[in-house]
Amino acid sequence: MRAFFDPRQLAHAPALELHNGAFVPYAESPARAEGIVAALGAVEPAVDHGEAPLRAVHDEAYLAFLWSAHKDWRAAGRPGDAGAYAWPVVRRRPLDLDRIDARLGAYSFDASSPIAEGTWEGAYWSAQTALSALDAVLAGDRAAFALCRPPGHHAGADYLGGYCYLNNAAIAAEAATAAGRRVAILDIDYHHGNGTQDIFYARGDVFFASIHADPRTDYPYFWGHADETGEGAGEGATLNLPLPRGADLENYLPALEQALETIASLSRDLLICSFGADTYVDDPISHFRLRTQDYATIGRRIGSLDFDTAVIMEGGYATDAIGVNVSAFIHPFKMTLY
Ligand code: SP5
Ligand code: ZN
Repeated sequence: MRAFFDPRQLAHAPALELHNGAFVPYAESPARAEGIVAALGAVEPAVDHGEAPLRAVHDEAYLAFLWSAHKDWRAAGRPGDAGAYAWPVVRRRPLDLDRIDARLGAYSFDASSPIAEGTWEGAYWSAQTALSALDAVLAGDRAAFALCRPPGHHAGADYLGGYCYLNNAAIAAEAATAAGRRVAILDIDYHHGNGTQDIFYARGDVFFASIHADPRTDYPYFWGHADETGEGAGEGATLNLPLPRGADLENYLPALEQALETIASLSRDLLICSFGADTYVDDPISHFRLRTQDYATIGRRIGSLDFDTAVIMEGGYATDAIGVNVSAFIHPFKMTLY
């Protein structure tokens, strides 16, 4: 099974994030990717597909903002990483504001995703890594792994958040759809993939299922509730399966079976799996109780769908264990899908 990672993704390295009113080291660190690379052994760099597949998902103005935001922050005389602190929630309306502080708020939904000097470069190559893994699948491999970092599933068409800037899974899903494939996305990060859901919410052609911590207790709070099922042409093409904090494999498997049965019942032939290892028992910011061997069980169940599959890396913050957890998850795809 081919695995893709581009070293240019490491250019994204914010220093700090705001947590409980204090600045702490950024959880979505380059060391995460280095831990996975060390466990995988060989990885291939990304092939550059250019900006067109990014524009197929993200708004032009948002991409322009993301490309220049850190330079604009510096030009305004500001130190460190650029970060939003004011949001247009009250009587929001389209305003064309020049000030970087205002545009940071207009293009984000939280304060936990700073824009550092190398953020555009890292996010760009993270998306290219997803597209490169998709290429392997479109060329006939039954499965491929994209070590995307920064992750993507919280980012929408015109906003960042949750350590995510470009939605790697959505970019791959859109590219696969354009190539004539019928795509289902299964998101098994601890957190709801609100950006991916939002991008496809009114579309019936890309099915989105997510198993995640109940947003009544966990980030991102406002999306991922069970009654969100899609709208318009997308009604019924979104499936949210929230689980309570503390869920272990026994609690997890029935939701996984429900998601897989639903996906198997649709006429789909390509799976994009947004995989987060933040469901791990020792994850420092999350509250499920999956163990390393459980990832092999989950990978085997997903592999039993026997779909062509691109696995896209999302979260996972237990840096010491992330390599073995990713390896355990993707091992069954190597074994059963060739
Ligand atoms: C892709 C992904 O898993 N994003 C998760 C975003 C969660 N952000 C909200 C939680 C912020 C907690 N910060 C804790 C830092 C402790 N070092
Ligand atoms: Zn997560």
